[in-house]
This record gives sequence, structure tokens and C-alpha cells, in this order.
Amino acid sequence: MAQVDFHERQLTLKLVYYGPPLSGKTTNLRALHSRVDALNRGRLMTLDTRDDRTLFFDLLPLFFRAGSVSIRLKVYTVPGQPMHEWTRRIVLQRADGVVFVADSSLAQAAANHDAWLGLTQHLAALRLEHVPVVVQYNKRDLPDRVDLDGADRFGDPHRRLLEAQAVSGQGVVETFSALLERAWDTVDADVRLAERFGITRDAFLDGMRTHIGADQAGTTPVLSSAS
Ligand SMILES: Nc1nc2c(ncn2[C@@H]2O[C@H](COP(=O)(O)OP(=O)(O)O)[C@@H](O)[C@H]2O)c(=O)[nH]1
Ligand SMILES: [Mg+2]
Repeated sequence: MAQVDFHERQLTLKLVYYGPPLSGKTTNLRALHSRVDALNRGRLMTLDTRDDRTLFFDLLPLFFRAGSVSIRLKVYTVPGQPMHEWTRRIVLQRADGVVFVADSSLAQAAANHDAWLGLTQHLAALRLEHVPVVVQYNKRDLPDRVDLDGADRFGDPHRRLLEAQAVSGQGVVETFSALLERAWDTVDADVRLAERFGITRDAFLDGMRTHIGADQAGTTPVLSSAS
């Protein structure tokens, strides 16, 4: 659930990247991190094992202003391996929005499906069924990528599927933007953000896009390991 302080004019949202092992969740965060001005981001904390798999979770804090409201986004990834089921549930607690990063490889269809089932079970257990979930098919560069017309839509034939190639940054901001639109709508319906903060949905989204959508090509991400 969003942390909203109407007196201090602060809004904190928790966003989670979920998906099967190695689908590109951490890569999405790295790409986001590299596009945000250093002033508007905290350290990207990642904790990987030697084979490049997320051991616990990654966290990227982002900050921006919309009008006179300060917005803080805490963006997490979950570890994908089966043994981390419990960690995934803990990371999902109080989430305001989820990106489901599916792997476009045909060989990963079952892994996507299993991860989706796990996600729906966790959201139900946490009473977060109303939390928006945006689906991204990552790794669109793979030769064995699934055709989106025939791809798994995870139970909703009308579900919008976003495409990405996180390793080159393509589609990463678009996905994040789609997530924030839906997160705003959900939180606004809950606590009347627009009315009580006196800012519009567009002002919120423009504030975010200015900081996150601004192309910072050429900047090297400063990566630091959590200790
Ligand atoms: N071909 C391809 N590989 C990708 C893409 N995005 C991520 N990867 C690779 O997939 C592997 C797993 O990525 P990672 O972000 O660690 O996955 P996570 O387990 O979901 O956090 C890494 O070797 C990435 O470089 C992509 O768009 N295309
Ligand atoms: Mg990871």
C-alpha cells in the first residue's frame, strides 16, 4: 500500500519486477538506473551470486517531483529461483504495482507460466489482487522468440503485452511508464491523490518521464553491491 503523507506532500510507491529466473528483471533495473540523472536516484543495490543470479533482491530508489509533491519510488526485483518462493512473497508485500517480466524464448514458456501462477498465489495471500500487473515480454531479440499473437496472455485474452530488449534498454522506460500509469490510477482510486495533493495524473506522469524518460545515453551506471 502506498505511503502517502498529505501534510509533508510526499508519496512513496513500491514497485516490483517479478518473473521466472533469468528473464531480465535485474537488467530492466540496470537500464532504468542508467537513464536517470544521478541526482534523482539512489544507489542500485544488487546482490548476485557468481552465476549472475539474484540472490535476494535488487532495489533501486528513484526520486522526482510533480508540482510541489515529492515522489519516491522503491523499485525491487525478486529472485527467480524456485527455492526463493518465500523471499518473493516478502518482497511483494505492500506492492503498489508489479511488472511481470516474461522470457520471450519459446523454451521458457513453462517457466513463465509457473512464475505467473506463483505471482497470483502470492498476491492472493497478501490480499493484493487489485494491484496492477503489467506484462513485459523481454528478450525480443532472441531467434526463438514467441510470436506475440500466440503468446501466453496469462489468463486475460485482452491483456496488453509490452515488448522489450532490456539488455539494450529498448522498451524498459515504456514498461515502467505503463506501470506508473496504472499504479497512479489504483492509488488515486484508493486515497484520492489528485484531489488531495492538487496535482493531475498528467503532472505526475510528466514529472516521472522528465527524470526517467530523459535519455542519458553514454552515462555509465554506477553499480554498488549491497553488503
Ligand atoms: N538476448 C537477451 N538477453 C537478455 C535480455 N535482457 C537480459 N538478458 C540476459 O539474460 C540474463 C539474465 O538477466 P537478469 O537481468 O540477470 O535476469 P533476472 O534473473 O530476471 O534478474 C543475462 O545474461 C542478461 O544479459 C534481452 O533483452 N535479450
Ligand atoms: Mg535478478
